[in-house]
Amino acid sequence: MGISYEDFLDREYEPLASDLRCRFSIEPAADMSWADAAGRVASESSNGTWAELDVEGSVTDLSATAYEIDESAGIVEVAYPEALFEPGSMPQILSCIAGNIMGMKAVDRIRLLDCEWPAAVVDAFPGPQYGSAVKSEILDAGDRPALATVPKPKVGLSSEQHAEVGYEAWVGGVDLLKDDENLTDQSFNPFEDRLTESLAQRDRAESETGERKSYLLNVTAPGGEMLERVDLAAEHGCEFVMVDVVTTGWAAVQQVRQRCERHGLAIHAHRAMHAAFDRVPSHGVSMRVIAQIARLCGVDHIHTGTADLGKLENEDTVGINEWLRSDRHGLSDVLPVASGGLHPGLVPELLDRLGEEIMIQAGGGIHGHPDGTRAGARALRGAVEATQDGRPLEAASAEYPELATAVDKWGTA
Ligand code: CAP
Ligand code: MG
Repeated sequence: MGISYEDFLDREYEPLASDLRCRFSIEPAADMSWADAAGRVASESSNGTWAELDVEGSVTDLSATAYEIDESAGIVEVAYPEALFEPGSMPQILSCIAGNIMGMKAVDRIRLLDCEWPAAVVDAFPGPQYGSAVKSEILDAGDRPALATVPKPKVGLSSEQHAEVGYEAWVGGVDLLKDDENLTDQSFNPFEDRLTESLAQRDRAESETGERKSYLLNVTAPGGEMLERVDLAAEHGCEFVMVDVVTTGWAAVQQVRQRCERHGLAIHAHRAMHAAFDRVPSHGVSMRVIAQIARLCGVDHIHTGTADLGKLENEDTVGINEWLRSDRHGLSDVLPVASGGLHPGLVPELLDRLGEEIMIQAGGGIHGHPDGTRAGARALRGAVEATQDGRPLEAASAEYPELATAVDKWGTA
């Protein structure tokens, strides 16, 4: 029997419950019909190639099928048989569904927009250990958003200075100190010194405030070094580690997830470089899919943007956050993190757009406060408390003078 590109197209096909279904937007190349382009997408992302092949037996059981073409919407849907995938290997899945097809000449543009993950695939992944439960199981955030800050300047502070900024922010009212993504283990701020000094300040802040405080320690590193950093974090009493999931890669995230389970550590996912995949709307891999991958691999929080209130371009923060909370074959949810250019004056609008089951992360919006980090943290906490009490920020200025100063400086949404 021969298989060629046309054999991967069947508009009558009804996907099985066990199929992984992927929704692509495509722009066929000038010399390609929609049917030709769709068949090529399904073929090259499963087991076909440009030449017609003679095959025997059950080889075609592993072929994907393009079953839906909507030319006016520019959409093609492809179903992949579950047996095509190695159970629990995110790199292998992505080498199929987001692999060579991204550079195929048959399409000028192709974007993986969304996936419908069947139980047959999901069951081999661990999912998050805690998800949004970190707010009550690890932190004291209860029914308010968890609050985090990242010291600025992002690199250059010594370990001692970094930990001191953490202390000021913790006593001012944030729950979490977070390392910035390009701070790992540099000579001016070595990993282990930062870890021990930050946790010492954390303990001090906890005993002064009577609140639980924690640290999102960036363990991102090459290979086995990252696992050693996870072990060190656990040994010294961290409850979380932070991993920059796109730059480090999904195999590494999966490895960290395994190691974190041993220690009961939660994972904070930063997403630097995601925009290389998702910023151009007609090409690449959507943030929605990146967030899905992260949830399957087992991160507890992930940055999903600010619903356009902040400094960075965002793709559908609301829809992505909904997906992260939705029931998916028993996976724990993921706590979405709003970050990037946030400040206290944006809080009412942010909570209105995203709800309260989020983490709010502010760097410049805390440390750039005219009266310093502690005042900035108070202002952020005040903005959240006032908003949850149903008071406009202006009406809360007597109770939270630092908030009034922040609003004077940066305004509101
Ligand atoms: C925020 C941040 C985060 C971005 C990442 C930064 O700082 O630390 O890395 O939020 O973007 O360096 O920009 P500011 P995203 O609070 O000072 O802006 O959350 O969209 O992934
Ligand atoms: Mg950052």
